[in-house]
Amino acid sequence: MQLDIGEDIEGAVHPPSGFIRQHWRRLLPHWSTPVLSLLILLQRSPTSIDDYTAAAERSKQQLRDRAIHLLQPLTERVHQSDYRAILFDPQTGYPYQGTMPGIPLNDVAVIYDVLGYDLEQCGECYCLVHPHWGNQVYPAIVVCSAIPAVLEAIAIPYFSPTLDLQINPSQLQYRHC
Ligand code: B12
Repeated sequence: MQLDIGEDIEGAVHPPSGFIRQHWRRLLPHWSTPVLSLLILLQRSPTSIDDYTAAAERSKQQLRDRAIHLLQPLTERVHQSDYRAILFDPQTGYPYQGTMPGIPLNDVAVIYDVLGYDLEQCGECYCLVHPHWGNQVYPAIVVCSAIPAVLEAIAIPYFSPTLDLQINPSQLQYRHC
C-alpha cells in the first residue's frame, strides 16, 4: 500500500526480497530475528544524477539528508513498539547508524526485485528507471523485524500530513564526507 508522503516522494511497505530473506544475517550480523518487512522511500531528484556532475552531487546530498530526516525518526518509532528497524545509508549501502556492518545492501537490486523497475547502466553503476521520473530517482530502504502490517500501522500515522518534509540545516547531524 502506497504511503501518502508528499510531492515527488513515494513510500510503501513490502515483504522482504528473496535476497534479504536469504542473506539478512550477512546484512545484519548482530540481529537474531529475521527481516520481515521493508519500507522503500523513493524521492524524485530535481536534477539528473546519472553522472558525476556538481548538480548531481548536490541533489544526492539534499535527497540523502531528507531521506535520513524522514526515516531515522521512523526507525525510533518502530523501536518504541519493541521491534527492530534499521535505515541503510543510501550513499553507502551500510546501516546509517550504530551497528556492526555486514555486507552492503544494494538498494537498486532490492527495488528491482520488489518493484520490478527497469535498470540502466550508468557508467560503472546500475540505476533504477522509475516509470515516471526515469533515472532521476533516489532510493532509500528501512528494514524491519515486524511483519508488513505492523510496520504499516506505525508508518501511516508517522507520515501524517503534519510531518515536516522540509529539512532545516540545523537538524542535519551528519553530512557527506
Ligand atoms: C557501489 C556503488 C557504486 C560503485 C559501483 C557499483 C557497482 N559496480 O555496482 C561506483 C562508485 C562506481 C558507483 C558509481 C555511480 N553511482 Co553508484 N552506487 C553504489 C552503491 C553504494 C552500492 C551498489 C551496490 O551494492 N552494488 C553491488 C556491487 C558493488 O556488488 P556486486 O558484487 O556487483 O553485487 C552484489 C550485491 O549486489 C549483493 N547484494 C547486496 N544487496 C543485494 C540485494 C539484492 C536483491 C541482490 C540480488 C543482490 C544484493 O549481492 C551481489 C553479489 O554478491 C549504491 C547505493 C546503494 N545503497 O545501493 C549507489 C547507487 C546505485 N549509485 C548511484 C549513482 C547515481 C551512481 C552514478 C551513476 C552517478 C553518481 N553521481 O554517483 C555513478 C557512475 C557514474 C559514471 N559515469 O560512472 C545511485 C543510483 C540512483 C538510481 N536512480 O538508481 C545509487 C543508488 C546511490 C544513490 N542513492 O544515489 N556506484
